[in-house]
Amino acid sequence: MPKVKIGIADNSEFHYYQPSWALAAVRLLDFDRHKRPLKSMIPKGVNFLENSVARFMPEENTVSLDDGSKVSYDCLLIACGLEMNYNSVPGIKDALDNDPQVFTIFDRLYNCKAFDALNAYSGDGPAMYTYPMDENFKCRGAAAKILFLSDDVFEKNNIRNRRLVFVTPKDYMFSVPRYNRPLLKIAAQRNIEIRYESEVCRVDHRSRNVTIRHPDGSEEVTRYGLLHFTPEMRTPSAVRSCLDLVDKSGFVQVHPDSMQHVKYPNIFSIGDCSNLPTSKSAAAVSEQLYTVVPNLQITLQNTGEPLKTTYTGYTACPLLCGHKRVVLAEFGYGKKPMETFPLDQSKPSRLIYIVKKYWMPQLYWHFFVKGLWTGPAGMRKWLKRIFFWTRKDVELSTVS
Ligand code: UQ1
Repeated sequence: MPKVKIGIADNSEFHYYQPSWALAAVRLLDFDRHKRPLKSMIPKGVNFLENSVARFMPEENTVSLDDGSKVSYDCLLIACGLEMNYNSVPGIKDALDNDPQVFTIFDRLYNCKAFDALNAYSGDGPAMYTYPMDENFKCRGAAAKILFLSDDVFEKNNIRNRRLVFVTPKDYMFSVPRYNRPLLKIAAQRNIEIRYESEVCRVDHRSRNVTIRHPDGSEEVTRYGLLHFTPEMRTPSAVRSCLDLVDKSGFVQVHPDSMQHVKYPNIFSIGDCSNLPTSKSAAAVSEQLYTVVPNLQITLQNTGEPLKTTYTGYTACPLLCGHKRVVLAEFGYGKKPMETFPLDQSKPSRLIYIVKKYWMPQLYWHFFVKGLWTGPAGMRKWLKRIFFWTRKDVELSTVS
């Protein structure tokens, strides 16, 4: 294949290992250790444009950048992630900016408030944890992870009168029943209250009150002692304002198995900003690479070869459920479990906690960001062959 010129348009100064953010919030990992200057990560020969895309012009195969320059392309890969949308709940931005007891681990600016907030909690008023209505947000499991990690902190601090409340507009804690069940069991053991089909619709940090809307439309005002907020998220404005590129929710509209844009064959999208109907995570991106990289090559070579349609919606979420244990949720489209390890991953595991804490960051920095890790599909196949007798439970559970 002739040498391809590659340009990366991104104005970020740093790249963060976001899967560490839940553990970093409770200082089980160091936040700054998993941060690198983006410039230092760009491979030799790649043109780093140091600007983000300000406007997409897909009809002209051109984008304009923040500095006003225009760049044309043969092929475009959109992987620009998501931004927080704090507008959906009045008062929350003010509370995040001004109340030390309100934080969100999803935003690095407010993640650093977590540790002090958790340690300042004395049991005076419930510790509340929210889940948003719109499920397009990244790392959905993190909304539950921080609940269990917090309870460990309260337990360590011996806060006997603690009250933890998880408020969700859904009827589950995690959308896949196989992994929801163990989480609910742990929540029950820890006396965590779950308010189903309810949502936090207003926050007033001056009086430390949240308003919860119930399924029947009635509203209840409750005092909080601590509030972890999970914001709604949306694609950056350059993406969502280009209506030719996006679906009704503002996400880049691609075919779910090839990641090719539904309207523009030379555009692909992966990761959080795409409308791939699966839970957004780094693990999901790793398996998307397995399909999208050859598809970019096929499109650039223009040989008429059919595109690969191998992405099955794989995603993974190591659900930290307290006491240094992890339920490793791995599933594809239709919530079908796709577990890699030869053990029942729906059971909280210390071994997987060690994998999550020590092995995953290495995999990420040394292989994933260099394009050398394209997901665990091959590993799963081999482990399944070697340990075939241990996997019966997963095969049986694919329906629920
Ligand atoms: C993974 O590939 C990945 O991205 C690099 C993660 O994020 C850090 C993960 O948490 C997981 C679980 C995977 C999947 C890898 C294996 C070995 C199951």
